[in-house]
Amino acid sequence: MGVDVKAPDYGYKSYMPHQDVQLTTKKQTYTYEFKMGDASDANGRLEFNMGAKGSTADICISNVSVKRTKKADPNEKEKKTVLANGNYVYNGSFQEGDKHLGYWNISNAENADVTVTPFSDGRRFKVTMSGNEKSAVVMSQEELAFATGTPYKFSFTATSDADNTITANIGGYVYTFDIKAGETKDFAVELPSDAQYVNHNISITLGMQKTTWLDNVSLVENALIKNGSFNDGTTGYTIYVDSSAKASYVVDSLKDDNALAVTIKDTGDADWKVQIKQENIKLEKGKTYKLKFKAKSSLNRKIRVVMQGQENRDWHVYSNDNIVDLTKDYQTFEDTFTMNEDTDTAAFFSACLGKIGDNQITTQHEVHIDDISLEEVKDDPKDDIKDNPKDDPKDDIKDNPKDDPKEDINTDIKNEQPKVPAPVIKTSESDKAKTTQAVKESKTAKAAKTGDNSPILAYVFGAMAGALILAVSFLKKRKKTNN
Ligand SMILES: [Ca+2]
Ligand SMILES: [Ca+2]
Repeated sequence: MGVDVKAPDYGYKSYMPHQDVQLTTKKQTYTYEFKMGDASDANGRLEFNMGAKGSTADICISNVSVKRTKKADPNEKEKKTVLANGNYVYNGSFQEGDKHLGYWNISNAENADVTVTPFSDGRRFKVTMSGNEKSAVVMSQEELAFATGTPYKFSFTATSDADNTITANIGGYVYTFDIKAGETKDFAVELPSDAQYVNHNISITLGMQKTTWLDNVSLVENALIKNGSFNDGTTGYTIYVDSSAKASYVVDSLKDDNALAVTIKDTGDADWKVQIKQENIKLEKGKTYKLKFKAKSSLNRKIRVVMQGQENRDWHVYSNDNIVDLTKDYQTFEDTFTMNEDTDTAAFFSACLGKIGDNQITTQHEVHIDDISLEEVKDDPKDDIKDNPKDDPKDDIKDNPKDDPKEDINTDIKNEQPKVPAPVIKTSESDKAKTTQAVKESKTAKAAKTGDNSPILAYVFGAMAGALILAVSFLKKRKKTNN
């Protein structure tokens, strides 16, 4: 019997290493300890997997419990990764750790009032300035897993009871966000895939006036299909192998550039019996999308790659029924389709590597798939203009009667969608300064020279294992995908 703790909402990622339990006819107690390295998950799942073990014997299970055993060592340095929920920022919703500030370094040199609000308030980071401080509170995280080559979206929600400016530094890219008294606002910026980060830290400098609340700090891949490069392993994907098929998989970084390599000994008797899925992809009615991927196979064969709805949408295939011929060399495949059905927020990507047509394959072969992407196709330039109204310079003047050039830099940035700064090119120090200056002058956003405005570690709050709230579902069969 297998025992697992998984994330149904996040591609069935394993929170606990898979445990093979050798059952005997004698009653025994089995205990496993694991560390919850991800963000808190209110919908984690404990699984007892009893199928496909070549036995029809009865199994009795009793006294099942999951308990928190200890808090994690606060001084433990871990290599950060992308969390199951797609966030590169740890504890972005202020739920975890000592005082709910796990993973955050807080620089609060002048003892401003810093706290996390109660559960009933949504646990928001709250800073109240007395008005006498000379430096703001800075919160930061270091050595996050974001990297050049992937586009990101950084976002957070803020509230303020005074006009304030919040500054965020993401790997050296500095953005400022203005918030007015009494406002609650969602802020977001996009970082392009060719951004050149000077470090892998983020820091947020909060306003100097009265009280600022912050929540939902998020840095996620800015793409409809996440981890299409497989640079983050199989994060975001579910790879399903039916018990009647035979297949195994690995992300190949030795012979390939991080591609998903699936070794298939038996495709089973339906296309979905070996299947790569990514779930919870929003497809909006009337929009046109381009699905793209590359694939190859050691044996010439067909695979089927589609975007479709879940069972409650009758497994409706929204894309074209994309059956493609693979050969031993990589080919890039594209499918452009329009979402004609009602918007589906839980559509999924599905690459079916099982039996296609009449061809059940029982010869061992290896299929590689990589560079999966789904992009909205915008072909009407008029729409683009409508979506991105140009800044009216008059507005800026109105907003800023005082002509402080510093403030101009801030306010020229649209709060909701500041333009992406030009990447800082790492060359000589003087060149770097020039780039910084050029960016400043373009009044989009400035790239910091060193990017290091991270604070001295005033104190490090302990990071604890995320709260284990596990919904126990006995013998609940994992839902298979059919179509
Ligand atoms: Ca929160
Ligand atoms: Ca890759």
